[in-house]
Amino acid sequence: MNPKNIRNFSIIAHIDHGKSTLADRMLELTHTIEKRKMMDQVLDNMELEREKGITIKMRPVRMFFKHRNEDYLLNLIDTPGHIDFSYEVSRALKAVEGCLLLVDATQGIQAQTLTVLDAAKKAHLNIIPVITKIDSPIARIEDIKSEISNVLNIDPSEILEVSGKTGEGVQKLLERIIEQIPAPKNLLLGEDSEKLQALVFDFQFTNHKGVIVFVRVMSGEVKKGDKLMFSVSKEQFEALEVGIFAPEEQPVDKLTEGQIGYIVTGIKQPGVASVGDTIVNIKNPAEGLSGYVEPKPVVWASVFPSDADDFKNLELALKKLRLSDSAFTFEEESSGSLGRGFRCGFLGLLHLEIITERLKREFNLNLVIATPSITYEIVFKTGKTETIYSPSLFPDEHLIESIKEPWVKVTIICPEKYTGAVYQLFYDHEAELHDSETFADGRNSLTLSMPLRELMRNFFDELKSISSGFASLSYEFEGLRDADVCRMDILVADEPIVAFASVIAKRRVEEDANKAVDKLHLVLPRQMFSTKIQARAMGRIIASRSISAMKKDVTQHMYGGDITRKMKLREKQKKGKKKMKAIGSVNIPQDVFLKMMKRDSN
Ligand SMILES: Nc1nc2c(ncn2[C@@H]2O[C@H](COP(=O)(O)OP(=O)(O)OP(=O)(O)O)[C@@H](O)[C@H]2O)c(=O)[nH]1
Ligand SMILES: [Mg+2]
Repeated sequence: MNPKNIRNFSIIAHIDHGKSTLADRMLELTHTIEKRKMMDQVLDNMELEREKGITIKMRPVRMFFKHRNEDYLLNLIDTPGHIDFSYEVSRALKAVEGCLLLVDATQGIQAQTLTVLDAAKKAHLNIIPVITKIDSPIARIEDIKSEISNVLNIDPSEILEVSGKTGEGVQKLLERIIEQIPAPKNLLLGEDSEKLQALVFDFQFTNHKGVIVFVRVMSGEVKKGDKLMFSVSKEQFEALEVGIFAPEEQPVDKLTEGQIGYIVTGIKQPGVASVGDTIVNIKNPAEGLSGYVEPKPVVWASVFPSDADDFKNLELALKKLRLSDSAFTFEEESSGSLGRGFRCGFLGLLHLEIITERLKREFNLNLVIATPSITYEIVFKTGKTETIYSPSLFPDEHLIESIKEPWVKVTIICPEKYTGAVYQLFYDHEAELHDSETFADGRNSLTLSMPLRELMRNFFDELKSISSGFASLSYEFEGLRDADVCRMDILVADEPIVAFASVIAKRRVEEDANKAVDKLHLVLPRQMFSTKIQARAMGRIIASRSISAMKKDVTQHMYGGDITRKMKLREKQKKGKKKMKAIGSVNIPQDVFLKMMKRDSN
């Protein structure tokens, strides 16, 4: 296909604004998917995506469309809206020339709308503003059009109206895409313009085919059997298959300039393919393209196999997951009492939940997951500086000279009537308000700074709940600032449990200690002996509770009979209990770790 008849675009929006549903209508209208195979949000095919009703991974799909008697090839990339997956969005945007900025007519511009718009502008993309869900009885079409026209500095008449539910306006939108979004351009000059340059924007792994890279061909072409090379990692391979997304993988003879598709590399070892690398032809290699900014993990959590024998299996599982999710990182780590495990970095708490869920489901692993934490930069009295990723490694007070922690810049959009309550939240979470603006419909857009630690301390859930779900939030890193924090250990039967250690604000030591002890008291099963649960911070015990012993009388099964034998047995039981207490062998089942890891839903 001649590049001038190709259009590559992405759909970007705040979470739940209807991206995947709009994609459904486009797939139908272009006859890409047969009617009988159609279902809601057909591109969300991962089990967890369907269960949670959200998009987690970006999905490219190819469509054909006729306009003014010419055939066009359209490549659409559906992106996730949740902030934890914005790295997916940034990668998708590198593979396209334009994007649809979708705004829900019942919700208006939300915090993440502004973030994705910013990303699209930075990528110099052509932006088509679209308002969707116009079928809804609570749609506020005119209001929201004026909001969008203000933000984008355009005339309201340029904003398209569609419904992903009824399909209204979708035909017109496809026509607009062809007219407005530029055809792919080859940036190489002269003879070079024939050379293969394929940008890797995502990849997948299957046991059978190895690494499958998702590429955007910037110039040249690639076909089965070609001898290829990764420009950065220098790894060479043969293209075992090339194909397009229809939306399932469908082999084709070749991928040509401007197209989006996949290449099966057969590479089985991890770490070779990386997102942002360029694939070139060995015979006549072109220059590599500039890559992506590496994603920066936001939260860290140590993950250990419940059964030490599963260490190798866990390692293999992490490596495989990493081959389909380039945004998470892991590194081996060894912790005295929990044995060997991995320190993993995630882009947020939802990302962490998704990965741990996949480890359990897809790899059948029983895991111990430590309390998630952000990083702290610590200057020791000795002058040494260290970044601490795991609360259990957070040093004792007397060794520390100073501590720095990451701060984030947060944007919140919320209806005016909740603004007062939102300000109260700022106070509880150490936030500093910088700026506030008012939209035409009376909603406020607030800009503030706060410690990342406080953002992770349930801020978003609290914001949602005090605003009856109407407030939205987005954030980005700002820099490091001094922190007034300390480590809190949780002791069970006088023994600190490494996985339960956390780093907390000193000003909330009492509150957090009591909360942690109460929570564990609730979820820890009774033991054979009475068990003390304590929280210790800054060198003293701050909170304490006991769980009474399981009342199990070893003489229960004996009817009548010899009293001395009964007494003997009871004596033995007492001794046994004493012994267990001494070595502190408390039985903590896996679900207790998971329950402790999950945020409180208060
Ligand atoms: N009434 C109405 N509802 C819609 C429309 N489009 C989507 N929805 C509903 O909005 C919800 C979210 O739709 P999705 O298409 O999953 O939204 P999304 O933007 O892909 O969500 P993420 O990918 O998770 O960010 C679903 O319940 C849809 O049924 C529309 O045009 N009209
Ligand atoms: Mg979606």
